[in-house]
Amino acid sequence: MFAPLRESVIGRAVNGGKLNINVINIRDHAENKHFKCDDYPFGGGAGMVMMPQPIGSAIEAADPEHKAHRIYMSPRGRVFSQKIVTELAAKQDLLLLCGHYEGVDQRVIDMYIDEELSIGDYVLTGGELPAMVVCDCVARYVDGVISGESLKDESFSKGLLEYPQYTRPAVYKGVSVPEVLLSGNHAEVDKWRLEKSLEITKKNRPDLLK
Ligand code: 4G1
Repeated sequence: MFAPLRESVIGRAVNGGKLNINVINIRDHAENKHFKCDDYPFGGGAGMVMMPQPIGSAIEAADPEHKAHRIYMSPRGRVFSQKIVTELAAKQDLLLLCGHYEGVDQRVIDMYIDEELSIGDYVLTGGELPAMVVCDCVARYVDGVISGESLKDESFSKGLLEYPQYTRPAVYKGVSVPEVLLSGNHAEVDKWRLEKSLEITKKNRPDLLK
C-alpha cells in the first residue's frame, strides 16, 4: 500500500538518506497460529475490529522507548492542516498507526497513542492513504527534501488560494497566455496574481477570507 512513498520527491529523499520511512505489517506481530489480526466487536454490530495484541507488539517493537510521537489516523481525530504539519515537522520521529475495518480496539489507543488525526470527513477503507498524506506533507519540511525557497513561497501567499500558472508555449491550441504575464512588468504581474487569488478564493473558499 505504501509504494507511492518510494516514488518521485519522497522516494528520492528516502533513497538519498534524507529520511527513513519504515512500513510495518501488523500481521507479522500476531502471536496466534493463523496470524489473525481482527475479531468481532464486543456488544455486537457490523464489521470487524483490529485486535490489540498485534498492534501493541508492533508498536513496542518499533518504538520500545516511546521516542516517537505516536499518531492514530482516525476519522475521530483533530483535522489535519498545514499548521499541524509544521508542528509534526519539529519532532524527530513519528509513528503512524492505520486502522482497517471498523478501527482498532480502544485499549491500544488509550495505552499507546499520543494523538488522533483525521485528514477529513469522508469514509475510507483504511488509514493508509491518510498516513501517506501526513508523510508527504511532513517530509517536505525535512532538510534537503525540497528547496527552502519552495517552503518560503507558501507562507508568502498564506490565506489565499493560488493564482493560475502558465508555461510555454505562449499560444496552445489557439488559446493565449494572459497578456500581462508576457509584459515583463513585475508590478502589474503581482497585481494580476493577487486579483486572481482573491477571485478564486471568494468563489471556492469564502471561509478563508473571514
Ligand atoms: C465514520 C477518513 C467512519 C477516514 C465517519 C479520514 C468516516 C483516518 C481516516 C468513517 C479515516 C467517517 C481519516 C470511516 C479512516 C477505521 C479504518 C476507520 C478506516 C476508517 C467520516 C473507516 N483520516 N476510516 N471509517 O472512514 O481511517 O485518518
